[in-house]
Amino acid sequence: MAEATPQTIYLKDYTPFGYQVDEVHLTFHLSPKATRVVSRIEFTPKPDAVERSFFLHGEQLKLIAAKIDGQPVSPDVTAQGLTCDVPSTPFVWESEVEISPVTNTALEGLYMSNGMYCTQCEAEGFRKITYYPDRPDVMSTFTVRIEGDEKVLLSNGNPTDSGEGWAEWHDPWPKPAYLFALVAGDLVNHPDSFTTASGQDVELNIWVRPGDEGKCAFGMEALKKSMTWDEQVYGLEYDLDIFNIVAVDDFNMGAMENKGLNIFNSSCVLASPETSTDANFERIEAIIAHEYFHNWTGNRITCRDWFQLCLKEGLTVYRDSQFTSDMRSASVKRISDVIDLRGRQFAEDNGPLAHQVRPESFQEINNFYTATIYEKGAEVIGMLKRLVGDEAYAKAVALYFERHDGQACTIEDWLQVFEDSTGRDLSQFSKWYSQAGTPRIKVTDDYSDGTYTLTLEQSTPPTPGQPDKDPRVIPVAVGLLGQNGDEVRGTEVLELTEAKQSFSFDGLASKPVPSILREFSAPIIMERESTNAERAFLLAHDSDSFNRWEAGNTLAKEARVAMVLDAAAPDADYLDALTKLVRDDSLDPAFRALVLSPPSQSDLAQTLFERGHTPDPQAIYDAAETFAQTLAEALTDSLPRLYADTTVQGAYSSDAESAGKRDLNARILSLLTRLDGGEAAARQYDAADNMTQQNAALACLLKAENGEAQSQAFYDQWQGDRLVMDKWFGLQVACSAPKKAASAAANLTEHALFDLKNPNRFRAVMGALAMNQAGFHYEGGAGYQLLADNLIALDALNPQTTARMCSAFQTWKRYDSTRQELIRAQLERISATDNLSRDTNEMVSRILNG
Ligand code: 0A1
Ligand code: ZN
Repeated sequence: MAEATPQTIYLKDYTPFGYQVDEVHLTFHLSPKATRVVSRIEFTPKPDAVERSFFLHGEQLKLIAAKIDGQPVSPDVTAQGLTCDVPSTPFVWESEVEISPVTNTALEGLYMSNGMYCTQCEAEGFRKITYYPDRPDVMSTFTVRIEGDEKVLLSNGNPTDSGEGWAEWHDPWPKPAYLFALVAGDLVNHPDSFTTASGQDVELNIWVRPGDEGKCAFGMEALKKSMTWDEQVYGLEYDLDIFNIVAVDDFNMGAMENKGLNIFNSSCVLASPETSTDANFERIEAIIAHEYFHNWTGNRITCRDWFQLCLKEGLTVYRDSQFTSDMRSASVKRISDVIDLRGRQFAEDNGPLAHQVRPESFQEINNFYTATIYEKGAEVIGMLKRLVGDEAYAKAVALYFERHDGQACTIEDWLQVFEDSTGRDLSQFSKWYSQAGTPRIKVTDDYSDGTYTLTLEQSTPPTPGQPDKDPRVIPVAVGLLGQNGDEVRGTEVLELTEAKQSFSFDGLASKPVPSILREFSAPIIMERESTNAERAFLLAHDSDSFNRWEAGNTLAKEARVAMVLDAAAPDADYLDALTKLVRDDSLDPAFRALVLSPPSQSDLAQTLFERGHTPDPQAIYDAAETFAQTLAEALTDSLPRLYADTTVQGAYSSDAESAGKRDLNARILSLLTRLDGGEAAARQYDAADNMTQQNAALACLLKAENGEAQSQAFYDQWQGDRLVMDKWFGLQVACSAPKKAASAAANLTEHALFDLKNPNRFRAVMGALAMNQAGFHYEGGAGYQLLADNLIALDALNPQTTARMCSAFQTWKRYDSTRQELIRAQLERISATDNLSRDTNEMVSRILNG
């Protein structure tokens, strides 16, 4: 059992801290088991304070000494922090605490990874370093002195002085404690420099473990591109003399935007053609941009409290997606983002973990770094921009930076700048922040006397704690096509504000074919009766590339639904359209690859569930297999030529065009493997000089159960590279047939290189199991049990990663009663574990009771 009654924190209870923090001085005497942290903090009581009690957060700290204005004091200390009597005039608080970085397996606060010291303070990790008002609305300048034997000693801001065994840093920008960072280790750097638009020189470094120097160049280019882009598109410049990035092997998330000292999971920064796939390169570029963009959206303007997390995350994800669209293909980026949104956020929004983009209560804030806050939060920004227009968006954002620089803000502040600069009333729009759940829009249409009418009806299903919802403002981008495929009306944004509303288009010579929700203009589920003929027409003619793909995606889904429900054969018209598309060299290879990629098994399960069926993961898997086999056979004559034509020759380049071609090539190889048993894949494996092709070939071979030799060769070649070995661990499970997936994962947890303490390795195996839907849900429940065993074991070491992984169970109510009972038993077993963390306890009880 977890702690007796976990405390719930409410947005409505927000009260400002009663003291202003004027200056923070920290001195670290580093030692693995007994680091001493000495703090000297200047406080001024706020004259208008509502809350007078002086409470400093502090967890797992050994208090050695405390003083106020130089005089020893004896505060009241609990497991959460301390309170102390303090003067009513400005005073200096000093404390000395002892902490043990080497035993910190939660990877929160100050910890050690491969012998290097590093920190993770968001959201509430600083309180594990020293006593402090650890809340984002308390902002101060920090001066830090680090004493240690390590060659490299880093903190936020600019370096001010250093000598043998010590270094000092000063960060002139007031910041909340969650942006504090410290790194100490025998690291090497990949240096570069950047001159800002206004002529400031900035020293850039990527710091890595010796041996990884060769994997930094791509990340450095991505950083410089991000800096330039933010100047050009948002007019935002960097504001310190130095920008450091450090790669760390043990990290709970992707990366962290600490001021001037970003800390990255090494998987999100290290890249080389031999060890990284195209997908890795693209993700690294996006994450470097994301963390860099936080310097303004997050750091210069931060969040008043953690309920406002989407203020920085939604906006920063939106900005990084704009960046990727500009650097690569905008339409491919949009389609990929929607696939991801539907796969992760829709699953969350339509299950027991559904929550608002701005939640109003939580037990553990770390459980709210979710697809809803990040990705739906970004969609909300995109809708706002679409509603007000590009120019008004730019003006409002400029006002946001002008008005709120240096402040800790709320969603109300954000919406206010849009209201003030556009004159628009955004009270109804704000429901996107306060109402959880994915809206459904039912669409019907009518044509008579040259007038075409679209009727849109919106509703949002109940979510935990919110049975009823009001209508929202929903921008629905629509275009109309004539019978010959020409566009008769260009894209127009309909503003749906009522529960039911009609929109008319006059002067049409004949009934048009509507292209609705172009560019996926709102994160909703559209319900509309359509025919395969109409979908095929849009797939062939729509000028909106998102909707073109969407038409193909719907065809793909409907074909599989019919196969699952009616044991139908794969739809012949769709197969025909697909074979034509694959062969159409005039189309962008990346787009062809997307059209060829099947809808996810989870998406199909959700679709079936919504239509009142109980999804059978095995039947969904079998339909996907049959479909792919039929497609491969239909393409028998073309596959070898297509494979040859799409094979990228010459030296590897990670650019979007080559990557799109390799993606298409990999999908063709997987079809070809169904016909040749793996001959082409084995040849590709032997010839590959880059990880994208090596990985794709190995995946095909493992799936065909004909890759033992290559798997061993891969292991022998890469066993010394942790990131590549994560791929090896993941592939064994991802490519397993459903009935073997759980045992494959179980065997891997016994492998000498499996390491519960390394989140990347844990996720490689357990994440792959959860993603292998038919394997995870295979009859008998071995997958559920294995995951629960591992979650229980991990919770004692690392609550954050355990709690995140619990979401693998979030869709349990979709399934049949046997599976539900098997899952319930595992969730209850986890919940009954002694000393279960607050993180995991909250997730399991929300999943069980939501
Ligand atoms: N703010 C970071 C993500 C992050 C969040 C929480 C962490 O620990 C609990 C670590 C990183 C980002 O958005 O990139
Ligand atoms: Zn972020």
